[in-house]
Amino acid sequence: MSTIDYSDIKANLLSVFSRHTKLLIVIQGSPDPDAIASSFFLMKMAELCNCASTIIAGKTISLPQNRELINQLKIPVSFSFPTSFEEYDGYCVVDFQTPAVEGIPASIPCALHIDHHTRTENTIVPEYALYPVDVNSVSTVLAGVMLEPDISFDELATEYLATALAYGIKTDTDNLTIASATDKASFSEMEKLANQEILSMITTMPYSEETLTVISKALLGSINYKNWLITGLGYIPESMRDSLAITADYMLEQEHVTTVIAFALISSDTTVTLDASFRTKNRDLDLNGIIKSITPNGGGRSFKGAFQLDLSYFINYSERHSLWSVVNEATLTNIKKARDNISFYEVRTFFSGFKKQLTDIFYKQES
Ligand SMILES: [Mn+2]
Repeated sequence: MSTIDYSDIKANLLSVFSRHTKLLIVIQGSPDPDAIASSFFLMKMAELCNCASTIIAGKTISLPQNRELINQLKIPVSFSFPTSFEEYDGYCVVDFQTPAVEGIPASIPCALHIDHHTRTENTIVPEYALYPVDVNSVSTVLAGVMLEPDISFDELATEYLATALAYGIKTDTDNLTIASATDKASFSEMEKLANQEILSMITTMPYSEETLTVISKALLGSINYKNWLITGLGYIPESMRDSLAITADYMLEQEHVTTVIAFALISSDTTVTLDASFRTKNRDLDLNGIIKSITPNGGGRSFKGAFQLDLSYFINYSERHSLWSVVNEATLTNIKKARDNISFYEVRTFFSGFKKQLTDIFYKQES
């Protein structure tokens, strides 16, 4: 059914791992289930070749579900960037657009880069690069590798890897609603092998009270601009970073809405970034092109996209309110402009159902 040659991928992965003795596996961006599960799988597969590895995440985990995933499955993720790289003879990046990692010396080669997002340009040539099409998670591909006949983990590792990969596929495909046939095939195989108790516990964990507060703020303060639902959420603490993406997912559930954008200033003691999450129900909407027309610091694929601008320069500016009001206005202006230029990015079908949407009076209309 799948057009992916898992046997070939397996051979390439084994060849990479057998050439290295210790690898650094880097989770770039927010550690989401797909990145965590994929890194966990690579660590275990490297072990089969006597290659050790360390998984590091650049950002702390903000969702309780993801913290539980790591705890329950005993996935060793370190949150501190190494100060010395002497022990490593290569590094791997999975589930991220670029293999470039800031802070890793050029003498350490990129052994592996696997991703399912739109490529961004870079000069690094990984020893093995894999950019599968027709999948919506890296976990989908690695699940296929795991099922290869001569790959065998012990019983507990099999159960834990399958649980992680199943959850990785599930979250990246919005509960399989945007899953391809390949995603679905991998998921159903992993689900059979997974620890049902842990999988259902993680899957059914409720949103935190803080996240629900952000969601309700979004629903009350949204602007409907030509059927794009846009909301600026002010400051959100770094520890709650993932609330932004969850809020965007939630907003998209609203009737008569085709596309949503939620943005906020994500702040810690030392950093401020403008983060924006894009979601659409329109498969043909070129979110990547739209986001790139706003800023080069982001991108998208089918249904989802994001950008992130580092504004830490303003960290010592105490008038948080004025900073937000400038950022809010500028961002709304840029998003509206992108919406006005939509015909450039649209392939087809956007205006089907447009009439019905005109009757939408639930949200404040702006034109
Ligand atoms: Mn992913």
